[in-house]
Amino acid sequence: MLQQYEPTQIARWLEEKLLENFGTDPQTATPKQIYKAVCYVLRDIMSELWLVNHNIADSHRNKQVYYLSMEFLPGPSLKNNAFNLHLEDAFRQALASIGQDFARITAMEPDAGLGNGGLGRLASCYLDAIAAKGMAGHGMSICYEYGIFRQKIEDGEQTELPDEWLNMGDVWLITKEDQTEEVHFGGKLEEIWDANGRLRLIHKDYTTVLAVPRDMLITGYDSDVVNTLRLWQAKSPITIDMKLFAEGKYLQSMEEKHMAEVISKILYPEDAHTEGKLLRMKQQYFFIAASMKSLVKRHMMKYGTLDNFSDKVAVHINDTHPTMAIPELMRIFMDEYGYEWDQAWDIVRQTVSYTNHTVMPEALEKWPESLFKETLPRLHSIVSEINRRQSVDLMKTYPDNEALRRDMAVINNGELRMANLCVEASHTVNGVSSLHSGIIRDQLFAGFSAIHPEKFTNVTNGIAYRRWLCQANPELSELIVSLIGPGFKKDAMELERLMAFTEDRGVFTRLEQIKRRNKERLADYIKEHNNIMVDPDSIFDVQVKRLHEYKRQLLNLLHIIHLYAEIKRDPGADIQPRTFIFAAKAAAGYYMAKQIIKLAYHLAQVINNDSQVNGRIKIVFLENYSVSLSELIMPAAEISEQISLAGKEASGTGNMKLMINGAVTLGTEDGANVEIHRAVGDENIFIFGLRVEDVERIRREGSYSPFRLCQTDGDVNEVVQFLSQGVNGQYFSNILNALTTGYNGCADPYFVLGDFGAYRDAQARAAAAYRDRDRWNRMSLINIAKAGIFSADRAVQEYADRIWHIEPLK
Ligand code: 26Q
Repeated sequence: MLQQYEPTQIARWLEEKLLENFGTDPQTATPKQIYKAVCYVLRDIMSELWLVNHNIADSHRNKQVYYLSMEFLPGPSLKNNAFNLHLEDAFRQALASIGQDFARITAMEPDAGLGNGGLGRLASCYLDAIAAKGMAGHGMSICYEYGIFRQKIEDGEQTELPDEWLNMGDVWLITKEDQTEEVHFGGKLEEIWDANGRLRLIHKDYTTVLAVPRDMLITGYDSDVVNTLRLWQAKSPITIDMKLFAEGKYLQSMEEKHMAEVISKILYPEDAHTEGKLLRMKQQYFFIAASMKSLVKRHMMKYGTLDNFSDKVAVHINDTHPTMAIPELMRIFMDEYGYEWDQAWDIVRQTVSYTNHTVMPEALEKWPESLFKETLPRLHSIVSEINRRQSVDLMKTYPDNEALRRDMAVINNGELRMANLCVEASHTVNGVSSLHSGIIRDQLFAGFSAIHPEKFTNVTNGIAYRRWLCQANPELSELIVSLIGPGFKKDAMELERLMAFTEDRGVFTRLEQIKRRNKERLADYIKEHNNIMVDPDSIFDVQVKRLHEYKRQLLNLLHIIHLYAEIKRDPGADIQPRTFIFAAKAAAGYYMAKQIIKLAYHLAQVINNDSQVNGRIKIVFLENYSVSLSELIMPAAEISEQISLAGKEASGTGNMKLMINGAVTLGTEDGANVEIHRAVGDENIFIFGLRVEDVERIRREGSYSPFRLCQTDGDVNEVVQFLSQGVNGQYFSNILNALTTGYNGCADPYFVLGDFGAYRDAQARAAAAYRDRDRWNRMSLINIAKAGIFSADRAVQEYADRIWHIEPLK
């Protein structure tokens, strides 16, 4: 049982915090001071729980998992922590007693945006679920001073503004100076013979950067287990070079310090194509080296040996970004603890597991060998040895297949391939949906899975559904409680009991009323931020996710053009009013993505202001998509656009958040859509378009010709013609070229035009279904009822049972 506190007690603590930190009291404190004091009080309660179960974990000697990720996307924490510990009401009342409003205070919190999108948010959902399950599992990452940029759209152009989240967000961080670690870069290797006559490598003349842990405490629903997300901040060991200073070179005297601290300054805003950049490499090694040191140290303190390391520690690699953990652990075992290669390799292999999140070739990480060698000479020598041994093995397994051996090599053509290294060194490799796991097993890593089929598995993604259902959509949550009781808050599979109400019109009405109020709430936000009036009775059709060509926001836009053309042809047409809502950040350097945002903007200018349209279609592009914005959007959504080209979206998780809020998916057979389809059945989803096999066949046959499509399909021709005439005076020749003639010889690589007809038809089916209110509400209810399987609790349990082999603390 979680300890509960009286509101009067909390109010007293608030007063203490205000006095202690700001020398003020509730009457004179600023809202910011109140906000901080609230967070401090809650943080103290969390710290107490953390201390208790930290001791339990130590004395019970449980196995623990370390989830390594370059990205975590916690978003706001205050409400979440209060909710998890059942303290919302107590805080609300305590604040009311000093004349403050809890909702207003929670709204002040900035998002901790230490991630780009799906992968980072997944990491945070999993930490939440691990704590909820009462397991010991910790996140490790970088304390970026600037998180994902704030997006502004001005005249259709995205501009990026710095996200200075620490100003207000640092209230959750506990700095543990005493656990600072040293990280070494550059330098050279020297061979020496040690006293036992063994050849040893000594790393010399390196540069040191300090890594200071700033821990964020992680709560889980109804759980007294509090874990940590350890975020490393880079600090220079030198302050000012007094020699340079004495020479009057003031600026230079501080340069080295700045160069060291730049490592944790900023999150890379790219979430796909990678260029082997030195700073990114340093970021990776920085957080890996610090994490591995602290973890080995902790293990040695507890057990006095590393022989049992893999029995007590699971290290999970979230995509390839933390791959350096593999050679770094080898280095520690051999160079610092005297293990032989084979022993060290066995331990590492039994410790490390890897999740792949993408099959896009441009997103698979590769490092130029020369850069790697120069920056991390010792790691390079270890990776070279892994590669050498691998090639010996491969020669035996695939003597006659040089192409395959080359494909699988850890080092090839002057490049280190991190995915191959991960597969080579991990005991388990998984994809994030059943379709995606099949693709990585049978295509991307086919050579590996032929040798070690047992290594490959699937864990379909899941979401921290309490955030998007119970917290973000309290009315829906209460309706569900009134129908099936509160059990679903701990066991998402209980949502299935809603299937008893699929013919209950009373329930339909209540569902519809709640959706309507959530739509009004979003409409207010849209009015305030975009100055657009949208009709809460129109369909709210939502596509919110990172901007990527493969996700095909462009297909959505082309269909809107098609609807617009229909209205222009027949202004009196009886069409179902629609509000198309987009939100998406584009990587700063991704030209095509920015063009697509620009197209959305100008299309909105034309359509929203055309009196002939008369409000029947509205386009809204919401700026600065973030966790907190998603909490506003998901409850108001009715159609969930999941329209990536089949085979490209590894899983998707927005699809799950929308589903559990009663939106109906309109999507391709891609990623987790396939499993959503299976769960709800044909009747309760709108599936369209090419399947993976179709895409493969068409590619093999080389038969795809978007140019021919333009000539044969009138609707395709119409939208392409429309585009070519310019939109709101803007021309989108690069988009047109990509669609029809193509860059580097491949026209329309994501089959936008190829799927257009099927998409248009699916949209028409959805619009027709929406008109039948009973039918639509039933679909919506069934989507909620079947969403339980997509809970992070389930996903984490699968990781715990099948990959990490960890159990709850008690
Ligand atoms: C790599 C190197 C250099 C710079 C940036 C990157 C980089 C950063 C982030 C590469 C990829 C990412 C993020 C990928 C991502 O978010 N993938 C998504 O992961 C989700 C969780 O599994 C899936 O649901 C999505 O389908 C997948 O796109």
